[in-house]
Amino acid sequence: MSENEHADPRIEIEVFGPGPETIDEVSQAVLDHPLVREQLGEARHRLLSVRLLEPTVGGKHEELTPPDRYRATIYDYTNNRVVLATGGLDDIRGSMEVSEAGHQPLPNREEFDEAVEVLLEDGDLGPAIRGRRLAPYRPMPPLVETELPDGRAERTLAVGLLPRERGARHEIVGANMVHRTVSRFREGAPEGALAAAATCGLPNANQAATPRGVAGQFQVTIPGADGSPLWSFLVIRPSASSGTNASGVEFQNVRYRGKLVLFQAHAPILNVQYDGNACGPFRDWLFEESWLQADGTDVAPGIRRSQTPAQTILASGTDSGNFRGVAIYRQRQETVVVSELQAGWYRYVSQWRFHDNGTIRPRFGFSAVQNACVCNVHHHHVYWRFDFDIGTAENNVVREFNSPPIFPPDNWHTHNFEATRRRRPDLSRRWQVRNSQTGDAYNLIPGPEDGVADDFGRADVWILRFNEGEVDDGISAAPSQTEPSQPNAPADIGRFNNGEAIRNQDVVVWYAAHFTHDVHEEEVGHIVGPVLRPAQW
Ligand SMILES: [Cu+2]
Repeated sequence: MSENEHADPRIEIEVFGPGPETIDEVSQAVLDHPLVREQLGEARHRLLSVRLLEPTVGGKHEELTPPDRYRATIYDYTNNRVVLATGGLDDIRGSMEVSEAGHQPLPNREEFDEAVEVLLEDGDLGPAIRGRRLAPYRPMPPLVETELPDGRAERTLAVGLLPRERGARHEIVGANMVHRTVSRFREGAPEGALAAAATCGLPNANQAATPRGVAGQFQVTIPGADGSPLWSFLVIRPSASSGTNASGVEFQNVRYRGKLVLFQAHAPILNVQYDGNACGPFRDWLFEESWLQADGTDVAPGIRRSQTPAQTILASGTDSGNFRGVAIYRQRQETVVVSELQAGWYRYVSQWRFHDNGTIRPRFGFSAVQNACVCNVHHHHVYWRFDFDIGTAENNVVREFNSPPIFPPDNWHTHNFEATRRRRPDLSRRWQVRNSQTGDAYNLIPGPEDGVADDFGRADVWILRFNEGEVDDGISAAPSQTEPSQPNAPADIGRFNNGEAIRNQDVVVWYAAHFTHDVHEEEVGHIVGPVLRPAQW
């Protein structure tokens, strides 16, 4: 073996687009701006998030363009409404437009801390929290939506209280942020939540997660032995990832040996359903970066080159860590990109493995910190969106393999139209996306632990035509204000399947994995995901 085959490839990382300092700049400009000040007056308010948005240019472009706009979300507690400030980054102050809205954005960590302060003012709960008989934690759902006569809800954050002493009782309460009052529930928890005495999950480290919108995009290049690029892709940290509820670690412009494989790849939909609806169902968000253990060097804010494999909660068995963001490391012949996410008590692992031989392994892992819900059997569903552009956006063809064949004698048949599919391990069913001009192709091979959809999971694979704006089903992880609790949690990717022709078009494949979590039968799997393997390259 030559020297080169032993040498570990370098990983070159370059910052792309604005960083966290831009968020600080926008935050300052928004809170100081006369238009915002006029809207808010003397109102008690909080800046919940600042997001940078991609340019609104139609169609796909070879050259990726960094975010050029911002949207700041402020909650006005005095008037129980959202104040939005939007504008362009080239003239933050001059371009600012201000509007109001009535929806309930997800809370961030600072707002949760303020909700705990509201509890501290309560004559009963305050002394118990101060005396450490009750320990506050972030529960699911994150918001309590008690409907007012006019159909709206006052901003009320859910706060979990775990007993730390005999005699104290587990409870999930509501902190009304408008009146700074506490609401308590007959069952000890609001609808959809559970505050039973028995709890499951790892001890909660309570380290603050990254809020939504912290900028961070990185161009990664892995040169091969001869110096030409083996892999190149743009990584977007979960906090800045796209989608209604974000999408974990996101990739754009993924190239293997210089040729385009994926225009975009991420996991924009994640939800969980409990047997007998013991809790939830919940739609989860994928932007809050939780803490993992990664030892190495920070290449840029939010990205760490780790010399050894980063340890997530699934590997270390502990919720604590020394880093939040995206860790990147080499393991055997793979370049691994990983981040840990949190939503309430859930902990998720968003991991992508790029093998030197062209294989991509998107992975998703499931864990939780102490709570009462996860003691009940539940089903996690994760939906990856693979915007394949094999060589080009156009001229992509999706084929499916079955053995025995469903259209004999050929094992493969072509999907001429959009389709919703089930996994069939008994038929070794798999899919292929192929460029009809060059013959280059990638296979999509289901993972052995990926399960089969139940009614809630809807389906396993959706083969769709690329259409602008179809990044996810648009259903927010914040409970709806007007509907009964969480009716919208199931994925609605099916609405994109309207029978469009897809042969020789630009295609998108959604792939779902379904993981049944029974904490009483621990240490099976916890990690799901398919294999994307070059068939011809
Ligand atoms: Cu679980």
